Amino acid sequence: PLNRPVVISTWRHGLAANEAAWAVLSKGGRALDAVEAGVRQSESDPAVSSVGVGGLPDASGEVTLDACIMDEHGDCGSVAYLKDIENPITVARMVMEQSPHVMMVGEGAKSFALAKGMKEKNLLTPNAKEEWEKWKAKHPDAIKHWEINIENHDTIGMVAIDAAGNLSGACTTSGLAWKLPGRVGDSPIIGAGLYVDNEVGAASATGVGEAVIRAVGSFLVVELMRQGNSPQDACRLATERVIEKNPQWKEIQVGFIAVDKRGRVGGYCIQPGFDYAVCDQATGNRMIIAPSRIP
Ligand code: SD4
Repeated sequence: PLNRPVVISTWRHGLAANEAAWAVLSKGGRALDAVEAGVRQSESDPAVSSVGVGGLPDASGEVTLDACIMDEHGDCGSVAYLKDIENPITVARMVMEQSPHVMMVGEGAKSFALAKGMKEKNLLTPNAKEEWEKWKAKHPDAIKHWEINIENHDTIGMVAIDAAGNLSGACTTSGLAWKLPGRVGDSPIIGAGLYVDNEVGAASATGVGEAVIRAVGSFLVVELMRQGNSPQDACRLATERVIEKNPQWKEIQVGFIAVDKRGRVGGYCIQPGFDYAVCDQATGNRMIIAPSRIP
């Protein structure tokens, strides 16, 4: 049986994001419009501490954003190291639809966004600035001696299938808190943070981006579904691969979510504590705790 439409997104803030996506999907709208509207909700919410406004800054106190989007045609757009723009996912969609490119970074991406009518905005909230000052006081030498932390994993990755059976996905983040200036994670990298294949399914990742990139995680989840695995098994097997490729896996979190062409969903992670939001007609909008490799 087909379960359509469905939207699934990472972490608790996914509930509100799913609401925004569902407003599009329940009216017969396109999955692409749903995922953009959905993750914009988290980007613009200052209470969500690692996406858009309110995102925690890098080691130098700057908020830099990574995002990507992919649709049912396999078209995609991405921005990385973007500053001062509230909704990077919309810039990613503009790169996809209004430029000949797939990926734009830094100053160039910002100029492109401004030229397309996006507004400049300071994304460092007083709260995030205070957190950074506290962290900085404890780590005065951080730029020289930097370690991956797992204090904050709140990227939003969202994948959806619409009533017509088309898939799309979006992923957006301010990245790991206190990252080295210039660092880009998995979230804006097609295949790592997000992948959509309209024949098969879609997947997104959260957690330590470095570990996800090494395994090309989201592409792997989709390929595992192509081989016949359920979304749940595909997420688990991809997590196993991440574990194989990352000797320090016990110290990090990585989680995947996926939806397949039939509207089945799944999620899996390394450490306990990862949950995701699912919304469909039959059950409404709810949180699911992902099973984890470490019990
Ligand atoms: C990154 N994957 O920049 C992102 C961070 C994240 O939940 O997912 N946090 O590596």
